[in-house]
Amino acid sequence: KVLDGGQQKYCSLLSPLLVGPVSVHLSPPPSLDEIREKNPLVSSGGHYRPPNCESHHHTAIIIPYRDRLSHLHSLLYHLHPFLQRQQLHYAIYIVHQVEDSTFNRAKLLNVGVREALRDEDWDCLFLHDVDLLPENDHITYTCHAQFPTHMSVAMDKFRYRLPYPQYFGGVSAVTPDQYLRMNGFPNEYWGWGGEDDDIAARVRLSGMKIVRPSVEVGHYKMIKHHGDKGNEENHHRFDLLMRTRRSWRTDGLNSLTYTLLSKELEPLYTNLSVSIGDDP
Ligand code: UD2
Ligand code: MN
Repeated sequence: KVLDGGQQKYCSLLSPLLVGPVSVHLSPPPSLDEIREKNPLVSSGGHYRPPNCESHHHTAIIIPYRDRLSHLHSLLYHLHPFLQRQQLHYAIYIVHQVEDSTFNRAKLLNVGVREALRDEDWDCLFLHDVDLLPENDHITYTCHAQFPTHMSVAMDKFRYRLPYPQYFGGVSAVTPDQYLRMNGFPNEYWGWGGEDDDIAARVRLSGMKIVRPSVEVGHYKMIKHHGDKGNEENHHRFDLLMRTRRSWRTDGLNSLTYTLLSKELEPLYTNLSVSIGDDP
């Protein structure tokens, strides 16, 4: 499939490998060895390119993470083949908050975006909970050219409906340009909740809107779990949300500080171990 100039042909616009709805097996979580065996073309750091054609799409999957190993295994097991069927050029990044401090999902996402863009010129950034498994590969992991996309529109946990119209939690996607325009995500939401609503508000405040896939393809299963230690409900979230209109230009990508402790190219993902501070 190599053209005269030595360049590869582009992949077809609609991947011939898609299968539509897939059943999702949640337990027991597969071992990393098993996942590696099933994904021989994934290279170090969890990077992949289709072997026989040049992909149109370059997607970084960014996962905020701490102490969810079995969920991570289930996600890797499921997502690698899913993304390969879509013939994407992609990589999976785990942004690991290593300290015991209060969890901060949105800040970890900021770190992930910044570090992923040091690696490659990604054209799409996926912000992905570790416990959500897409159930239909017709929901392509690519970005809308103009507007941020909310992907997880129909989750089993919400009886396959949007819980409320502005909902932006779970899985979403932005281009680097869209991300810059909204000054990234807030750094000030420590603990559970509110940060997804802040991100949705930023989309609007920066003059964009949210787009969504159809409910038929936007099906996700959430692996059942309890609340995590260190991610207790954030009782300041309603106060913070009242301030987003005033704060989004100064709290975000342009105020992000953190320490990258290490970056490991694991066989199935890139592990970014970071220190991001704690709730003041
Ligand atoms: C909802 C949203 C989620 C986020 C959260 C509030 C859904 C499906 N998702 O998730 O996007 O807005 O509410 O913050 O509605 N995590 C860890 N370790 C921890 C804590 C969290 O890895 O100790 C990560 C992990 O990727 C997890 C995500 O943060 O999926 C969200 O936390 P959650 O799953 O506990 O919250 P949940 O399900 O209520
Ligand atoms: Mn969850």
